Amino acid sequence: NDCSFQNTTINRSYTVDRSPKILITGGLGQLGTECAKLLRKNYGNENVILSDIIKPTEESLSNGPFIFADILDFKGLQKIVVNYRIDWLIHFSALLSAVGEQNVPLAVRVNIEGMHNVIELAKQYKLRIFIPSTIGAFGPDSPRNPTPNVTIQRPRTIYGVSKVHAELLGEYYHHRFGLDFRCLRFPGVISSDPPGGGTTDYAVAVFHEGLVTKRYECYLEPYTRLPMMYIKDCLSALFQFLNTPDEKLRRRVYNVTAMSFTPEELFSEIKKHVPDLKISYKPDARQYIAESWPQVFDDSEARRDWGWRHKYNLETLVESMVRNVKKNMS
Ligand code: AKB
Repeated sequence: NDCSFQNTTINRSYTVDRSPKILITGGLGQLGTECAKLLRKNYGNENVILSDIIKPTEESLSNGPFIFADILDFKGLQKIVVNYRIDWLIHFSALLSAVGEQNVPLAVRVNIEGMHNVIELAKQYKLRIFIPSTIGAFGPDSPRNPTPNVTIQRPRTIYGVSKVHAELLGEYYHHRFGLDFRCLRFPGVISSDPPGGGTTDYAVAVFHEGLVTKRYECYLEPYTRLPMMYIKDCLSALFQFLNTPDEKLRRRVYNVTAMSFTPEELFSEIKKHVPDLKISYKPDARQYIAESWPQVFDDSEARRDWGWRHKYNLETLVESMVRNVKKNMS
């Protein structure tokens, strides 16, 4: 009865008694810059390294190091981990659901091959690694209202397939090698920084386009209900989860959410602030994706195990977004 393969090498990540040094990949996407701000406030500007393969704006350079890092270049990643003495890796690089369908080979490279690199890197250097997953990791066979933490996952997008793969590989590396893998399944995230290529993007675009032109054409049907959260809640979930002691975690992958709404419900809340906003609907292929995803996400396990609580509901989210977008416009 040879069970020697089972969890023989527990390579727990180093517990550091100084601030951890953190590398963020895909740092110029929707979450990276704000995530870096939050982590820098807590761990010091120099300890959080934002990276990407695209050119940074002045703002992304403003309060800490920014470097070039290509997740498809394993040696390059090794060099960064060694030179900067990285302890934690936050892996944001990914092609999202809608754009992934337009270039499946690229999505396979970035979302799957890139993830293989970072997970192997984390194992080799005993890093704590966070990889976000998504409501997109579920599909038409999953229960949609509510969608529990553990259920059928048969996504129909390459994005979803790559995220299920990341979840399973991360769990496997945890059990097999003791890798400190952590993963949250996020819903649609609403932020002032625009996302790119997602199915839930309408809920961000309406603020930017709607407040400028007073018009917005929505690519989802008015009744399409999806789980959502404000970026501040998303990042505080990430921060809290990253800092949760290992013994409290009963699993490595948790659902988190804050609310669920339809385009119609969101627009009528925005109209309280922008009464002359004109909405029209022209559903496209993203409608099929949205219809295969959860409507209501059950995050009770995150709430029970590590005390996850959201702060923003639809009303406070809209109020804060309208204020921020108007401020950026002036
Ligand atoms: C997308 O719409 O693809 C993302 C997600 C929900 O993961 N925002």
